Amino acid sequence: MTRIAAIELFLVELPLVRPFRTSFGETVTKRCVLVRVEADDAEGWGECVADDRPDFSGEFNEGAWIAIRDFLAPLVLDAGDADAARAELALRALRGNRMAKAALIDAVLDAALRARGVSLAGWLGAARHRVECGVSVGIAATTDALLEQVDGYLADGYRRIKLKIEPGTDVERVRAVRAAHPDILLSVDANAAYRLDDAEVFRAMDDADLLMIEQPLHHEDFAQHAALQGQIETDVCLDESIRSAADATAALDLGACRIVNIKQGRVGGILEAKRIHDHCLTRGAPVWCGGMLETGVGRAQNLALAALPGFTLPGDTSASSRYFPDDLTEPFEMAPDGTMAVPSGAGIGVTPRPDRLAACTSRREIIRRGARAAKE
Ligand code: OSB
Ligand code: MG
Repeated sequence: MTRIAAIELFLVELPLVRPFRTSFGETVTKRCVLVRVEADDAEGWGECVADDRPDFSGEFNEGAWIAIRDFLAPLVLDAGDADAARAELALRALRGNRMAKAALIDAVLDAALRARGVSLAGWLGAARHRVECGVSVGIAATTDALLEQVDGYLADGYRRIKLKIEPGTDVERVRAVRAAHPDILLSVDANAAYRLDDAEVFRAMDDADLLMIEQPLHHEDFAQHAALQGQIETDVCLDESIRSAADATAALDLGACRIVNIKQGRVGGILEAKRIHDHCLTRGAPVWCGGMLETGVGRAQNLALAALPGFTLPGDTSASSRYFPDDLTEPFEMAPDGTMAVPSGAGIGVTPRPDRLAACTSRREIIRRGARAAKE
């Protein structure tokens, strides 16, 4: 078993091709923490999906940096071996911080698989070499601007359009997009912007033939999601509410959703994401792979996961060009048929390009066993 020698953190920032607006805020520049695990005979990469502000979840970049440097990385270094299951177990000693933990666990797994020359997709049990891509469309300034963006993405080949919605413009915009494109796979994502009292809004969407309504209500409320699901035809899907396999089980048991958005970076890494997938597959609940505007590192991890058999709906696994003028890794490209290749190289199959990483990095720090973090 290969040993972990050091863990290196990078704070990176990349401009987006266009600002991405949701009901909770707007991202103009992508900023995140990357983790590089240095093992005896391989390196491994992970990406923390937290953003600058604790809005989508309670985690945020500066907090994740400190959590990893001062608490999480020392536990992984003490565990010693480049063994993701062992790292995950060691990290159970500490609560929460799932996005920070995911970056570490995924990086350890990547190092272990690279050392053995095994691809992440192969190791997970991928059922396919290409996955179907959808795109998540941010809240636009006007309905016309939205229609134009949707046209562009459909021309690119995307197989499912997801509209971010917020109170006030929701039903009008959903109807406008549906009227323009009667046959596309269409869904909406509210990012918890509504209350159960707003059920009328979602009943009004029932005739738009949506694939699903993602995270309509408060992220901590399964009971109200179950009540809403009882009042509408369209399937409810949960995203931010699902932090673990236990959450997914509870949500399905309670009827709080019928579909699960799996984001490995949100649930504490690929191992937990696989458990959610396995559970949902057993009970026949469809899952799909969400995204957090990841760089090529997180994208590679998501694509490997999305290749599993239970991922039966197109994911938010869009091409690099949909996010960044210049990604950190070689760009992920979507074929005109709306599919993308799952990386087949060892581990996640990609690494940040050194020159691009250097240009995007605003802070770096190396953590070694026993030593207090040494600033570079
Ligand atoms: O709720 O799915 C979400 C991006 C950032 C935070 C939350 C979400 C999203 C997206 C974009 O919808 C998904 C992607 O293309 O990566
Ligand atoms: Mg979502």
